[in-house]
Amino acid sequence: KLYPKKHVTVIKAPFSGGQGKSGVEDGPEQLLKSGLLHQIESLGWECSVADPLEGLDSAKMKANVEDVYERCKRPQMVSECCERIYKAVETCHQQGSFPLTVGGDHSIGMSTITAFVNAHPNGGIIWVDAHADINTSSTTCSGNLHGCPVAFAMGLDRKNWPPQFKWLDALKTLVKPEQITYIGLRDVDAGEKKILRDLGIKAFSMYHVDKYGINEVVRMAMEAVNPSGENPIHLSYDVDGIDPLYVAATGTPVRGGLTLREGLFIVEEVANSGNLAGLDIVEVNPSLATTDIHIVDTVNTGLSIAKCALGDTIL
Ligand code: 4U7
Ligand code: MN
Ligand code: MN
Ligand code: MN
Repeated sequence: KLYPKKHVTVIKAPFSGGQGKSGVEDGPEQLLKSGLLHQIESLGWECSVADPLEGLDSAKMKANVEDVYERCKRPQMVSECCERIYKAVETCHQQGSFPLTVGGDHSIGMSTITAFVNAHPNGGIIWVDAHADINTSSTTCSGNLHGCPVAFAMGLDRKNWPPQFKWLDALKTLVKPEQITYIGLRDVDAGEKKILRDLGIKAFSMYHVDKYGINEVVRMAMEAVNPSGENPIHLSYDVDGIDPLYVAATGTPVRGGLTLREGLFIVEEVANSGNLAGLDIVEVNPSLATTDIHIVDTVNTGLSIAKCALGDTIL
């Protein structure tokens, strides 16, 4: 059993420096306000909260126009915040507490998945997202680092990294191509497609979900990153993997996504395997809603993801 203590640490990551819009930094507070902790406890887990970004002046860091390196926007801010989040996740793995990191934008995925592979060198990662988030410092068109965390976590294009990423450069273990797979892709940049192809990274797009069904896709994804069936799995969940019909309040919505049930089934099935070792819930941005219903829908989807991860299979 991975977490016999049944202890969860909710790691707040109210971080928005990996992209330009504001509001995504309110994601963690919204989820907490809507009952995240109570819900976790009612599933029989003990719960504590970590706030690794406490004390930072995020607004000031985000406004610093000098924080640029070549195409990359705010490398200093992203690096400094992600280092803190790395340490918080590392502590969880050391103490046997389930790390539930709530964002915030998806840049923080570079921290959660590197902390995971440093704790579990044979672990597998499933990245649920409309996007592949594998742009390098050289391929990114937007310069937004929330589109790059997987490339950083894999050490791709390291010679062109912003010099600020020293903590990442110093890690013993980075993510290997066979350790990661995707579900839900439907908006992948040309440069990213080439990287996925060149490295042979297995990916399940919406096309595969339609063709094989979500049950078979989840089975194939788990088999891809955990062929023995015995290794831990980290789930990095960008809520934009789910269709904007259910998740409108997110920064980069793309039509034609997972249904709410498909999205939750992924989490239920990985949890049922007994191998789920950590979860990120990212890109909830309450201020991008045009109606209150959008906020409620999006936040409730985030809460449901957490619930499914911690073993609520209803019956
Ligand atoms: B998210 C994008 F160009 N690929 O790099 C980019 F389409 O964490 C989007 O998945 C990135 O929400 C989306 O900016 C990042 C773009
Ligand atoms: Mn995305
Ligand atoms: Mn993402
Ligand atoms: Mn997004």
